[in-house]
Amino acid sequence: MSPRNDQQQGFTTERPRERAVLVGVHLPDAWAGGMGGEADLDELDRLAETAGADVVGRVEQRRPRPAPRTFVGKGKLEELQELVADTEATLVIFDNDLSPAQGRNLEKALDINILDRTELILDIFADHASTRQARLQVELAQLQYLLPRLTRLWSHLERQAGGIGTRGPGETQLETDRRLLGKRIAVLRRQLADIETTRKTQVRGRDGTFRAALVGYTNAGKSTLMNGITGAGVYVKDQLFATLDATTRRVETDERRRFLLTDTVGFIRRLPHHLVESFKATLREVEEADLMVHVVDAASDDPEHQIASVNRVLRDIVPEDKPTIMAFNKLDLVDAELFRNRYARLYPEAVFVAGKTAEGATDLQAAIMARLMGDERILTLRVPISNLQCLSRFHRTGSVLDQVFEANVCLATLRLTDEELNRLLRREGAELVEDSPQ
Ligand SMILES: Nc1nc2c(ncn2[C@@H]2O[C@H](COP(=O)(O)OP(=O)(O)OP(=O)(O)O)[C@@H](O)[C@H]2O)c(=O)[nH]1
Ligand SMILES: [Mg+2]
Repeated sequence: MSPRNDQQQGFTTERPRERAVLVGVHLPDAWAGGMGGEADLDELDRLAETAGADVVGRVEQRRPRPAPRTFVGKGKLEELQELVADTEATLVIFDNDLSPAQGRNLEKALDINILDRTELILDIFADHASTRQARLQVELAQLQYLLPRLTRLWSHLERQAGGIGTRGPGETQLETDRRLLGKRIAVLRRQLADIETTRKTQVRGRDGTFRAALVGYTNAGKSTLMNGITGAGVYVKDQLFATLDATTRRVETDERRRFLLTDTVGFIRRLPHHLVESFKATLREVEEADLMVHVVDAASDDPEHQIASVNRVLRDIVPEDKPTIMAFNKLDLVDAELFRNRYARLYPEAVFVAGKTAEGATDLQAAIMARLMGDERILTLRVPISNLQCLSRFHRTGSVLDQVFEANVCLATLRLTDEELNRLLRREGAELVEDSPQ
């Protein structure tokens, strides 16, 4: 766990820092289920640091497939033993995911705590979760991760006990543990469903307002841009997974035009799928948005790789054709001219910003507004005279182009967005006149 000064809760959690040795096994892609077989120890280093560990050594190996018992081969295991002793490490972290048996065998061989990448990410999530919803979601992910492991753990002991007549206690204990876990998972799901019901009610109150959601790799600068645009005061830090909750704020740009902006959890290469599953509720804000703003850290080692990782997670959450603005951030850290030339060719509609400067936030806000107004049209509506005040906002901003009164209705020709049209039709009893100018 990391010593995190949690502004929202106003306390500091301090744990002694661990000394970690990192291990990465490079496998051909097929072994990682097409999820990118290359280990990336720089990123693991940042994850470890975020979780509160000092990295004291690294071991890498290239293999056609994992060694069944210990993941790394015999020679590497010996090298690892020496390194652990020399560096007085307290923890070994694998960039790869280990089976429960491999974890156990390694723990025995090295006599030290072993974590794999999923466990490390789950630990960071558990530490950073500051709202009730985030905490419930993280616990759900942890239990789901544990459940199949528990089973294998016990069946391993059963095998050791062996034979007819020795199965009783093990079986009973396994069943009990399983049942307890199953029960807790059911409780968590129910509590999350209740939170979702409340959220739905709030969303309904949002009145069909245009919704944009910031998405992107962790640490890309989503929260910084959110704060720059909305002044929301969301937690910003140079660490991975600083944000785990969704925050939504209304942005009023002028009297007539407004939109909602949501900041939420960042993604990472090979994000454990239990986490994506459990965070479905938080990610629903992204799912329901009219527009995604995909924030990319221009200063990262490999922006293209980060974009691909984010798109891979998004594939499970949103339809492929969801409108998206690519926003390359941290332009102050790169040769802006060079970067812009290269990426504007690949992403013609991208915006290039530096969220740290006020200018960056303004540029992004303008890009969102351009999309919002892109669907602005001129239409004639039939509005009941009894409800004319619904047009007052359009009068103030000069968007009423014409107005004709007939008996008890007003035929108003307006400049309006789809969002405004929907609101007038659904809420204000207006009707569209068929031969409206387009
Ligand atoms: N130099 C520079 N740093 C930036 C810029 N935008 C954000 N940062 C820094 O990048 C780090 C991460 O920023 P956040 O806004 O927390 O990033 P995030 O995408 O919300 O990250 P998570 O919530 O952890 O997924 C912080 O240290 C920011 O100060 C920028 O335009 N320029
Ligand atoms: Mg954030």
